Amino acid sequence: MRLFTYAALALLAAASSCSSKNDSKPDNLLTSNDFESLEGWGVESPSLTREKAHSGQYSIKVQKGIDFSLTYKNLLGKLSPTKINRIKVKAYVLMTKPAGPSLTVQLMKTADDGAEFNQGINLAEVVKKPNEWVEVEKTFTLPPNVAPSNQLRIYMWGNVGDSVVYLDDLEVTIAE
Ligand SMILES: [Ca+2]
Repeated sequence: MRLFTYAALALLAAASSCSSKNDSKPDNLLTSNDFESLEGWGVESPSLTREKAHSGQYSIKVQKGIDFSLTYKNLLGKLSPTKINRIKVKAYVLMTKPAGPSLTVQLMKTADDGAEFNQGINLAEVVKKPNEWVEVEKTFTLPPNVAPSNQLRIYMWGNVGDSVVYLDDLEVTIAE
């Protein structure tokens, strides 16, 4: 176990030392999206919207009739060559009225199989004021038996009533 950790750290150090410093993206970044470059690229989701944006023109939303936001799905093995123990999820959220959706982080056994891990950020607990972009952030400890074949899913869903809930500038990083 300890050997694995040291090997993983060495790999991480090697990976970060040769990564580009030309942009402001953190070295431990797994994925990020400002949703600006999706329209037209096969993404036909009513969740992708130009109604409100924290960056640029686009964000994603849930509302009555759009129960699930556009969803991030990727195998852990594609996200990182080394085992991921903890991830940090950060985003900006705006609600037009108080509502109780969740920014859900799920780990599926495979792309088609049941959830092994299901947690999230209860947005009503962190977004207290309507019509303001609020930064939300949470670190998730993944189960010890995570495998490269597990699929990570990140999306908004839940009871929004007559509110519209927007999300922009999602960032997922490896946490310490
Ligand atoms: Ca945006």
